[in-house]
This record gives sequence, structure tokens and C-alpha cells, in this order.
Amino acid sequence: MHRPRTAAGATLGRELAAFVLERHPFVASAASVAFDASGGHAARDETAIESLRAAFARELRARLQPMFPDHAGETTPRVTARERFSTAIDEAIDACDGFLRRAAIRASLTPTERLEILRGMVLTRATDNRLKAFFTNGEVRYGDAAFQGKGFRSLGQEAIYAAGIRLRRGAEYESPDGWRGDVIAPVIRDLGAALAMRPTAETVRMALSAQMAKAGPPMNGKDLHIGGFAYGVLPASAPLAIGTLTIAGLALAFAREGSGRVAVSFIGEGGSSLGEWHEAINLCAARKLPAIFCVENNQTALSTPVRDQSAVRVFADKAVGYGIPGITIDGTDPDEIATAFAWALERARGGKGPALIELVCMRMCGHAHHDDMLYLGKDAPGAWDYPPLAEQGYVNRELYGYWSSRDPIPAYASRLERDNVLEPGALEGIKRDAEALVEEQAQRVISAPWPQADEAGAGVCADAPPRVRLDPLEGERNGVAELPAVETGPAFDRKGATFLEAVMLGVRDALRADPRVFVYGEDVGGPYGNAFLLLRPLLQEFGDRILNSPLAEGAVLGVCVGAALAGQRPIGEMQFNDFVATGFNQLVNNAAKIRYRWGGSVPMVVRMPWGGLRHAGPYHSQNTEPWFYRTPGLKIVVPSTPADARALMASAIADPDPVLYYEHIALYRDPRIRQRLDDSAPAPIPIGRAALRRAGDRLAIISYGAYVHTALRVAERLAADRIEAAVLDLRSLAPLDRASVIALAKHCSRVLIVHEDSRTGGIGESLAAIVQEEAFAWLDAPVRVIGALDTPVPYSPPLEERFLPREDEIERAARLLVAY
Ligand SMILES: Cc1ncc(C[n+]2csc(CCOP(=O)(O)OP(=O)(O)O)c2C)c(N)n1
Repeated sequence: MHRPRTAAGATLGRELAAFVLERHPFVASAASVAFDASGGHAARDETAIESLRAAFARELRARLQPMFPDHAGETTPRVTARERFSTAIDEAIDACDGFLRRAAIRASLTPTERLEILRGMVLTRATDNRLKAFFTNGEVRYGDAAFQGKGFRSLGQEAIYAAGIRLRRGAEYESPDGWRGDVIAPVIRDLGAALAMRPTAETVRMALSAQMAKAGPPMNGKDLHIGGFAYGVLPASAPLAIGTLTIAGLALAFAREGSGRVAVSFIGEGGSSLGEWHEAINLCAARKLPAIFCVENNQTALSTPVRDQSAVRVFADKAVGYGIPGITIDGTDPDEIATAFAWALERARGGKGPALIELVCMRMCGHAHHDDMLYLGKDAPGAWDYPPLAEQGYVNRELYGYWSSRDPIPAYASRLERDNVLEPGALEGIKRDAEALVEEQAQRVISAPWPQADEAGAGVCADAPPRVRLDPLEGERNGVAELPAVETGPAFDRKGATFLEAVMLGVRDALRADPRVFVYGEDVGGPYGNAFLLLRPLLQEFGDRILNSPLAEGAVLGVCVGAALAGQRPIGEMQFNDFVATGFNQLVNNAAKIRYRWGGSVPMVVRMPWGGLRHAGPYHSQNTEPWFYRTPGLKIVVPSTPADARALMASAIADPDPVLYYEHIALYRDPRIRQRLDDSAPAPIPIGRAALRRAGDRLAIISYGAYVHTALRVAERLAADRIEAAVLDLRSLAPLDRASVIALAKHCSRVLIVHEDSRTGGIGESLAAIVQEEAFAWLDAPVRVIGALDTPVPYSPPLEERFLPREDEIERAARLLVAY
């Protein structure tokens, strides 16, 4: 009974004309003539449209080329007018060819696919409606109060389901080693897209359960967003554009695998203003990665109208700035959406890089359940039909009126009836089935248990016991923990490896041992080998695995997150750790939280060239480690010797969690710390184990990084006066070797914490709090902390010298402490 919905020739011609007017208006009349000349009016089905493509391209080129306005000069330096004109012709022809390819794909949509889309849209709305009911009905109670759930609905945007129809999805891509299909990154209004990846009752239950904070995978009450990586849906995060960079990393990993997999990003028009989105699309475009970027322009971002968001005519115009194709389509037309995504998938799988698809539609409900009242002017229960407006709502009434007549569910059902794909009246039965399915899952969620409270402390890092609050004044207070053995490492050797060489060897060990390892950062690849030339010795052997990123720290970090999730082992690099500030979100809100939120593993290493002492000023000298010290989910290592630098790189690479690897720039070429290193790769040092660099019992000096060496020099001078100071090199800040810190504090009874970082809010103050709480009874003096002044790092040598803690100041503090 199916009659394929093919644009009959005349319709195809009209649609082509509209498309050309939208994208390349000055080519419109040439395209129209070319369409007639190539026999476009006879093209009625997929095969005919396919064979039209080459002829149409020829005819169009023949009509455009003579339009060249004779001009011998350059349009821009090194680009002749003819070259520019010919690029413009290629772009116009390519865009038209894309249109015809999409027309052919649209004609190929099968009745099964189209029925699935209708059912999927209905299931989406039924699930959304149930979420609203949860919000208002108070069926889920925690203690005496109703737990309402957050609730973001997609009323009016259910056609997004169609985006998934030709993705690699479903059970055939599940494997014991993880998901092998395409991956999508939905945001809050993409329930439909998520359901399309696995349209089952279980997916519905997971969506309801996550929102209602009940126990169970994947969120286990720790986050509320939809998703399941095991079936190709990257769970959404609240910071809106975070996932677009994860998608870029997945796309990079898929390109490296050569697996033909594609990563798909969704974002609202509001979220598309975020820098991370630009970084993602830009880097994917530059490397022609298999990604798709979809902007859902639903007219309002929370309450902000499009005109306050962007000056673009259509959001697809942004594609031009990235050198990729962009199209704007009706976001309530499922056939158009399925077609556009299938086309973009083909391009991406074929190595042609990303495309930008803008869906124009309208949010027909409030931003979230509570906002219906403000948006529409009165609360609206979940229903199959759009709610009526009341006077006071902030919604744009004119737009609401226009989009009210374009509800994708009844409109698509009517079209499928017209095309003999759906029995007349069958929509009602589909709705009832969806409601029944959703209701059954809702009841299961109501009766499901809450997560165990102890779970709150669990799952921050792969190998860590659950975090608990212990009272140090309770229980055994007199225990003396064992001191770690002195560990000086290989002796100084003036012909040995520098710290810089040791870091390079650590990276080389990793690249040699594991093909999944690659390096990604600014200026790391090509002929250069990083700003310090640290990687240069590796370029010949591993040039294809040391990849330049665009100049965008968020991109470096986000790509590492995505690639790590895809099973690779990225080593990202911040050119200087100071610039991590522009990628902060990716570390603290993305990499750090994924395991806790939904159990994903992010085994990435970020190299952080760091520190002052070199008169490099406020932006090439900072100590950013305390920014991350207090972020659960990140590990931080701070080697102070070449041997540790190499071994801790092995540890960082082997670790299943994100590790920030701080390498002090002042140590890079310091001739005083050279050590002879073995030819073979060293064994990893367990992360979280400090090294006692010097034994002593009168004073414990605790430090890390470059100041370990300062502390050792001070200890030498004290020893000349028979004051034996122990020096503990923390070596890793997160996790911290608390046991060694406490043991040494108890052993020496006097503690001096020395670091290069500014004093306030630094690691030292945190350590001092730990020591006084857990070793108070052993202390004979206040715990002292010496750090830099609380100012930005000044540039001029005398200023930096005053800013940093000097050796003589540290020595004086040590002597005062011993004399206390
Ligand atoms: C980085 C970030 N800033 C602010 C917010 C708060 N917020 C949540 S949704 C939203 C509006 C999003 O608009 P848009 O991206 O257009 O998507 P829509 O809600 O319209 O689907 C805002 C401001 C957020 N989640 N993330």
C-alpha cells in the first residue's frame, strides 16, 4: 500500500529553487535553467534523482562559468579573482548536489522507517507528559515532601527522533568491549533523539528514573540527565556546550579507528553561543572529522529571544565561517530531518567532514515544568495537544500562533495516511500503546528504591574507597603510622637525562607501548614538537600520533575526554598551565564528573608545563594546581626529579581516571638534577605515594615540584648545625599521601610546608589543616606554611624574587620553628 513520498519533478524543481534562494540566491535563475536543461522535471524517484545529479552539476557549471566578471586582479592577497570565482561556483554546485542527494535519500525512506519515526515521536511526547505528571502529582515522595523531578520537555520538538533513524544504532553495535555504533550527545530537549538510539521500555524507564532520582543505571541518583553510553547516547550535562567537545573527541577517535563511526552533537540556538561549541565545530572542520552539528533553533533560550542571542540571519550561516556545509530545515518535518541527517552521515562516513544542520521549530512549553506558568501564562498539564495561551505569558504570541499549526505528530500522521503508510485513525492506537508503555515504567519508577545514602561518597575515582566524613577526635588517637623509607632515586649524574628529556621519554614509552596513545595540543606536531621542543625527538617515529590542535584549550581537553571515552589514551598538552583557564569547564565539569555521574571512564593525561622562577610574568608562571586539587575526580601528579617524571607518566597513562601531570618548567633544563635513566621504560609509581627524600627528626619540611630541591638545600644547611630536617616530596597532590604526611608530622613534631604557589587557599593551608587535626597531640609548634605573596606573578626579576618564597626566608622559618 506504500507509495514512496517522492517529490514529483515539478515539486522537486520548486524545492530546489527555494533551497538555492536560501543558500546561494544569486545563482537561482541559473539553477532553474540548469534544472530544466538536465531533465529535472522527469526525476520522480530515488534512482532518477540520483542520475540527475551529475547532469545538473554540468549544466549549472556551464551557466555559471560565463558569468565571470573579467577581472585580472586579486580578491585577497595570493588569491586571483578567477580562483575565487571558481571556488564560489564549486560551493554553489556542491550545495545543490547536496540538495539533490537529500531529495534522493528522502525518496528512499521506507514505510518501516517512517512508521518508526511516528511511533518514536509519540513515545517521546508520552514520556514528556508523564514527567510533567510526576512534577505536579506528587507521586514520588522523599520523607514528607513530594520529590518533583526537574523536567525539561520537548513539546513541539519531537521530530528530532528522525535524526537517529539511519544512525548505527541498536543491539548489533553493543559489544562486551563497549558500544561500537555512532554516538549522539543530546541536550535537555532531545529525549526523542535519545529514544531513537534505543526505543525500548527500558530507555523510557531510565529517562524517568534519572529525572526522579531513583536508584538504577546509569545515573543511580547522581545526575538527572538522559543518556546511556552503552547504547550510544552520551549522557547530557547541564553546562550546555560541554558535550559538543566530547563529541569532537569521539569523532577524532573514530577517525583514528577508521571505523566509519560518526559522532553527533545537538545544541539549542542559545547554547550555540558558547565558545566550546565553536571550538568543537572548528576543530572537526579543520580535520574533516566524522561529526554532525545540529542547532535546534526553537526561538527561545530559557527566556532570551533569538535577536538577543545572535545577529545571524539563519544559524546555518555559521557553517560558512568554519568552511563546512550548513542547511536550515523545518524542525517539525521528520522526513526532512531524517534526510538531512542521513546525508550528513554519508558525508561524515565518507571522510568529507562535518555538516551543520539547523532545525527551525518552536518550544511549545516552558523551559522546564515550573516555567510553563511563566511562558504560557498558566500551568499546563502534559497533554497530546498544545496548551492554550493565557494573557500574561512571556512567549512570543505571534510565533506561538504560527507554530501551533505545525504540531509534528498529527501533521506526520496525516502525511503517512496520505502516503498509505498509516491506516487512517491508527494514530490514536499508537498513542494509547505509548501511554500504556510509559505508565508501566512510571509505576516501576515510583516503586523503585532511592539510592543508598552511602553511595554519595562512592565512584569518584576508579580505585578509591568511598569517601566518608570521619571525626579525627573519635577513636584511636595515639597510633603512630610507619614512616616511608627514604627514596632518593637515581643519583645525580651530570651526563644523565634532564627533566625535559625524562618527560619526553615518558611520552615515548607510552607511545611505543600502546597504539591507543596519541598526543594532542597546540604546536606539538608538524615540524615543531611543542613550545619547549620537548616532543621534537619523537616526531620522526610518531609524527602521525602527535597531533596539532587548533589554538583552543577547551578543545584540547574536550577532545581528550571524548577520545578517552572512545577507548583511546590521549595525552593532552597545555602549552603553559596558565592557559588551562580557558578550558576549565572541560576539566572540572566534564572530565572530573563523568565517572561519578554515570560511571564512564576517562583515562586521559594532561601535561601542564608550570611554575615560575624564570621571570616569565603573570601568564607563563602560575601555579594552577590548587584550582584542581579540590575537584573530586581529577588526579594530580607533580614530579620533582627526572626519574619520577618518567615513571609518573607511566602511572598517569595506566590510570583509568583523568590525571593532570604538572611538569615544572624551571626544572626542565636544570643541570643540578640530571639523573641516569634506564633504556627500558620504568615501572609506574603508584599515584598517591609521597617520597621521603631525606630523613630527619627535628623538622618535617613538606613540599612538591621545584621547591623540593629548595627544601633539600635548606635541609643541608640546617644539617650543618646538627638540625636534621626530613624532606617529604608529595609527588602527587590528588590523591594525597595523607598517611606519610601524618606519619612524618608525628615523627618530627614540627612541620614546615613550603610551596611556590601563593599562600592563600593553596595546598599548604589544606595540609596544615590536616596535620593539626590529625596530629595535634604530637605537635610542638604551630604548623607553618610558606608560599608566594598573594599577588599575580610579577614579571621583573626583583619583583618575582620578592614574590616567591626565597631560600633564606625558608631557612629562617625553619630555624624559628625548631627554636619554638
Ligand atoms: C553553560 C550554561 N549556561 C547556562 C545554563 C542555564 N540554562 C539551561 S537551559 C538554558 C537555555 C538554553 O537555551 P537553548 O540552548 O536555546 O536550548 P533550549 O532550552 O531552547 O532547548 C539556560 C540558559 C546552562 N545550563 N549552561
